[in-house]
Order: sequence, then structure tokens, then C-alpha cells
Amino acid sequence: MNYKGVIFDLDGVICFTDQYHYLAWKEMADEIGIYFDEKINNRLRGVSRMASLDIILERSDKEYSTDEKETLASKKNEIYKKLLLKMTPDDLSDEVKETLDSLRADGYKLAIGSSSKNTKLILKQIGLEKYFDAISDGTNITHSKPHPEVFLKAAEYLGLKPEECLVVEDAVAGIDAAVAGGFESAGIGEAGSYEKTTYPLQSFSDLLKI
Ligand code: B16
Ligand code: MG
Repeated sequence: MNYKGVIFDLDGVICFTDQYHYLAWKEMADEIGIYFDEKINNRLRGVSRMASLDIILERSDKEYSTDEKETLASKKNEIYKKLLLKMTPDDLSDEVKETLDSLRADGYKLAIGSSSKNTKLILKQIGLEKYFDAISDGTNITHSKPHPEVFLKAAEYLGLKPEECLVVEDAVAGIDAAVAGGFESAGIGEAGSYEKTTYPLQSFSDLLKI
């Protein structure tokens, strides 16, 4: 691999918190009588909490005030955090852990670049609290993906230039963010079939073949 660092998205790449986002948004949407399904949930990948809520509320006839939206978003986040507390190091797959260990042993700097404000809680739950050389997440950015800020900050924290880092993403919004920041990318899931992804991956360990 011709890079010095690798920046990993969290949800959908390192672990599968996407199912918990779905369950929490579903419970909130059911409570206010708004239709929500897995297809709409796919549009929320990599998108910030408030922007995700706006996508869900596209189906509503009612106009929600900023205060009402804050209340709905925090209700969802409380449900989501309860689900996160059930996660354990068993929720980190052997494939992901072994691939990370192998990259680290080969001398690459490793960072997280996630839109989530719950990043540190999630990393703690899966036993990776102190693992990464840098963490850039929803708590240190003002613009969410597809804006490149989260990855530019991750590269800066690693002391590297964008062209020296590979971004690993599952979301189209995340690949767009990588491209906007001048990064090459590897994509799994829906990002694996996106034309702007530099290296489509069948599975996470394919990173070692780049
Ligand atoms: P939170 P990622 C993203 O994580 C999720 O994919 C997206 O669905 C979520 O809305 C966003 O984090 C914000 O999460 O509500 O925990 O702050 O894929 O960028 O790691
Ligand atoms: Mg993601």
C-alpha cells in the first residue's frame, strides 16, 4: 500500500452500529407516526444526526420547530445509546481486528474519521478505546460528510497530508467527502459499487491486498 496512514469510518466499517441506528430511528418514527424503513435508513449512512432527522421528516406533513427537532433527535440518541451499552468486544469481528493489527505491524498510522458524536463510547464498548493514533469525529467538526472536514482533521491529527492517507468508507457521502478532501478511498458495502471509490473491496481484509 502506497500510503502512510489509513483513516477508517466507524459505523458500517469497523463495527455494525448501523442496525442500532435503524432500530432507534424506527422507534422514534413510529412514535410520531412517520413511515421509516431500511431503504430510507440507507440514506442516513455517514450523515449527521440532525441531517438524518431531516431526511426522516421528509415524509411528514407537519413542520417541526428547531426545539421539537432537538427533542426528537435526543430521544433517538437516548434509545441508541442504550443499545450501544449492550455492545462488547465480541462485536468487533476477528477479520477487522486482525486486519487492523496487520496494518499497524506494517507501520501504518491508523485513525478514525466518523460523523458520530458517540465514537468514543462505541470504541470503548468494542475494546478499541486506546487503539487508534488519532480520532476525528462528530465532536470536532462543524460540517458533516460529504464535507471533507472530518477526514482533513484526521489527517492533520496524524501529521499527514491527504494524499498520504487512504480513507475506508461504507457510505457514498463518505466517499464524496474523501474525494472533496483529496484522499483516495477504499469502499465496502454500498461504497464498494460507487464509481468514485478508488478501491472497491469485497471484504475488509482485502485492504491488505492494496
Ligand atoms: P451520532 P459514521 C455516522 O457514523 C452514521 O453512519 C450515521 O448514520 C449517523 O447519523 C452519524 O454517524 C451520526 O451519529 O448520532 O452517533 O452522532 O458512518 O460516520 O461512522
Ligand atoms: Mg459509515
